[in-house]
Amino acid sequence: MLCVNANMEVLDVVTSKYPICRRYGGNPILTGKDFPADADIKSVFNSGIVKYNDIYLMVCRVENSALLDRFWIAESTDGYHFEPRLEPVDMPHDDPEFMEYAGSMYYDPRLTKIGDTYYIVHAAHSSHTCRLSLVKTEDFKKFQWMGFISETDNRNGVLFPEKINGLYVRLDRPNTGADTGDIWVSYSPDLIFWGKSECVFKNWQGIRWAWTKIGPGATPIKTPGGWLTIFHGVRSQCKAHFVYQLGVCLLDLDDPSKVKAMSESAILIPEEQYELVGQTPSVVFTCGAVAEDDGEIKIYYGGADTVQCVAITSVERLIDACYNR
Ligand code: M1P
Repeated sequence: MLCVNANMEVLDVVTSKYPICRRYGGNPILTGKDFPADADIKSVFNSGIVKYNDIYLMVCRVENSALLDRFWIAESTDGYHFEPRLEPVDMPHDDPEFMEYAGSMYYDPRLTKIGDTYYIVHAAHSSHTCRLSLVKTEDFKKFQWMGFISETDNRNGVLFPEKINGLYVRLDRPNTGADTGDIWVSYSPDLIFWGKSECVFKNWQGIRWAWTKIGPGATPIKTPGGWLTIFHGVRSQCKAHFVYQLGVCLLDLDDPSKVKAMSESAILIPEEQYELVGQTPSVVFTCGAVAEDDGEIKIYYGGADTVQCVAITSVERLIDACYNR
C-alpha cells in the first residue's frame, strides 16, 4: 500500500495483519552491508534513536563476524534512509573500569534527552554477567561514561525524558532467573544512585502473549493521558524457541509504577522474513521510537537480531490499543 508522510512524500508501506503498526515497505532500513566493508559488520539491530537538530540520529548496535558489538551512528533526514558515519562511536575506552567490565561487549543502546544532554543506557557484558551502564553526550562526538547503574543480570534499561517529583526515573528488567523477568521502576537524584524500586508489572499480568519475560523498550513518550511505553514480551514456544514481540502500556504521569492501561495483544509480531529468519529467529525488539509533532510514532526495531527496521503508528493508535482490549 502507498501512503504519504507529513511532508507529502510517498512512502511504500505494507499493511500488516495487525493494523496498529505498519511496517515501512523499505525494511530493513539498515543491514551490515550498509557499513564500510573493512568493518566486517554482519548485523545491525536494536538501535537507539533521537531527533538531534532535526536529524534522525540513530546509535546502531552493530556486530561483526567475531560477535564483537559496537555502537555506530547513522543519520537520516527523513527517518527512513540512514547513512552511517565513517567510524564507530569512540566510547570512553580510556576508563579502566569500563574497559575491565564492558570494553569487550556493549549493546542495546536506549537514548533519552534530558535538558540539553543525551543519555545512553545500555547493556554491558562482563565477568559479572550483564549490567546497565550509562554514557552521556551533548554533541554525539564526545561521550563520557558515567558508571554502572545496576547490579548484575540486568540488560534492559531506559530513562524517562524528565524528572518526576524531583527525581530521575528509569524502567528496567532485573532478571529473576535464567529466562524470566518483569518490568521495574527506580528513582534517582543524580542518575547514579538508584532506589525506591518497585515492580511495575509482571510478565504474566494481563499479557497472555508474553509468559516468559518482558522488558522495557523505547523511551517512554509523554502524553496527556500518561507515559506511553513500548515494551518487549517473550514467550517460549515448545519450551525451546523464544518469540519476541512488542506491546504497549500507559503508565501514570505522576506515579509510573501504576499501569493505567495495556494492550491485550502484541502490537508488532514477527511475521516478515527479516523478522523470522536471522541469527535469532522470530524476534522484533525495540530500543527506540521517535514521536513526531503530528502524533505519528516511528518505532525502530531489530529484526531477528540481524537487521534494523522501522514501523509506523501514532499516539492515537497506541492509546487506542491500550484501552480497547
Ligand atoms: O535475542 C533476542 C534478544 O535477547 C535479549 O533480550 P532479553 O534480555 O529480553 O532476553 C537481548 O540480548 C537482545 O539484544 C536480543 O535482541
